[in-house]
Amino acid sequence: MKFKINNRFRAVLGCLLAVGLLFSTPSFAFQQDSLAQDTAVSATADTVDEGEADTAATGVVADTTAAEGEAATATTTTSSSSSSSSTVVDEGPQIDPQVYKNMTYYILLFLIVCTVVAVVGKVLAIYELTRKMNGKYNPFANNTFQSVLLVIFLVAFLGFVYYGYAVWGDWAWRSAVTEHGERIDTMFIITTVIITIVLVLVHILLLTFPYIYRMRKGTKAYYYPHNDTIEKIWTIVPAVVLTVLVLFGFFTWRSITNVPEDLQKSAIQVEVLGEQFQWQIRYPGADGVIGKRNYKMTTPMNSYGIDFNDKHAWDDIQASDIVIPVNKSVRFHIISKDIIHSFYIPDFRVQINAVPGMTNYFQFTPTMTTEDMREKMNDPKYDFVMLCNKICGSGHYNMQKKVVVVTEEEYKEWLSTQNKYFTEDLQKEFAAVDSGDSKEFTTASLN
Ligand SMILES: [Cu+2]
Repeated sequence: MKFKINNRFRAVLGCLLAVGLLFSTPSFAFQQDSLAQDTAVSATADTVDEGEADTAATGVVADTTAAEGEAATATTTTSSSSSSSSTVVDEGPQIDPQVYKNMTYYILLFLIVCTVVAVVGKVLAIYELTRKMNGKYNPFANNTFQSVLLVIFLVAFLGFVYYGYAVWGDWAWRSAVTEHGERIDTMFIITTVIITIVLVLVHILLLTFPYIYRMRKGTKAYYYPHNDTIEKIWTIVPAVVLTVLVLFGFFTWRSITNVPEDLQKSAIQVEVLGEQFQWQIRYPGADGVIGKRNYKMTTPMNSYGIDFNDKHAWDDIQASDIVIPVNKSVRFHIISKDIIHSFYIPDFRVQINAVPGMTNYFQFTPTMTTEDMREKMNDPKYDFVMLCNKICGSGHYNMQKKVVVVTEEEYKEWLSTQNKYFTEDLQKEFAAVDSGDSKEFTTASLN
């Protein structure tokens, strides 16, 4: 008899293989598991024995010597030896529960889910077929069912939107602690109100129309190709709203960033340099002017690349944190050493990019000290933080600096304790370069 491998046979074979794999995978894993446990137990058995012997011996010693007042040392040895033996037992190889769930497991799980869906589909098809045969089939029943589902979804969706605003809104919202921050918050609230109205209206229309206009017995679709009025409304209204929002944003941004020149000069200056993956902070020192920087001057010692030919740089101060006085205008000079980073202090509503080759400025006035904020938040460890807000590489997540807002007296005191950037070693390096050929310096620094 000629044996022919037909399709049905192949399907059965495939199923058997899949079922076999399904059962064998966890048992393999179980074998590995018990094997590993066996070796772990035998490996630790010796050390446990020793530990127990020690414990027993010192335990006896402890008992006998306790009465003689030597208990302290004896008990400490007991406890240390027993704890060491217990840690040995704990350190036995831990079996990762994921060992049961390798790739085959997930593939088989997927196949099972597919099979279940297919079976349910077939059962439903048979059910429909029997109804048709009995003359009970209503072709519009599914339309009503689907549209009712959409209405139920709408109610749940609106409930979640309400919940989101009422319960989570508070978590996302914290008042700004800078003067200009209030203007940004006003803009944010107006935008949120407008988009919430649009969100609710659009969803009500989108999800109730399938129910109101569902196909029913005796209804006929109405052909309605064009309506000028409706098209004008849905073009002009969003255009006007968006124009108003964009202009509002534009003027707000201008009012924040266009600072009169005299106010620019009277502010406290701070330079922030972004690089992969850290921030460097420089204060101008007693002269109030930040010294020039030139990337060609970068050396291992002068990693900031400060140009000491500019005497303003001599008294510059390098700080580890950003410390600024409350209710004083501070002007940040934001620069980058390598690629684009972003200077972002969420509590202050401050964000501007740090772009290599140019300086961006952001001037603002903090209105609350860190201490006051901690009291307000009821969190004694709360800190303002400046983050990099441009995904700039693998260490991006760690590019942050603490921002401390203090009173003016505290600020002056803090500033007086900070170290100058132009250290004695740097002075020596600068003097050596100055006396030599300046060209040599440039090439050496570039290599
Ligand atoms: Cu960055």
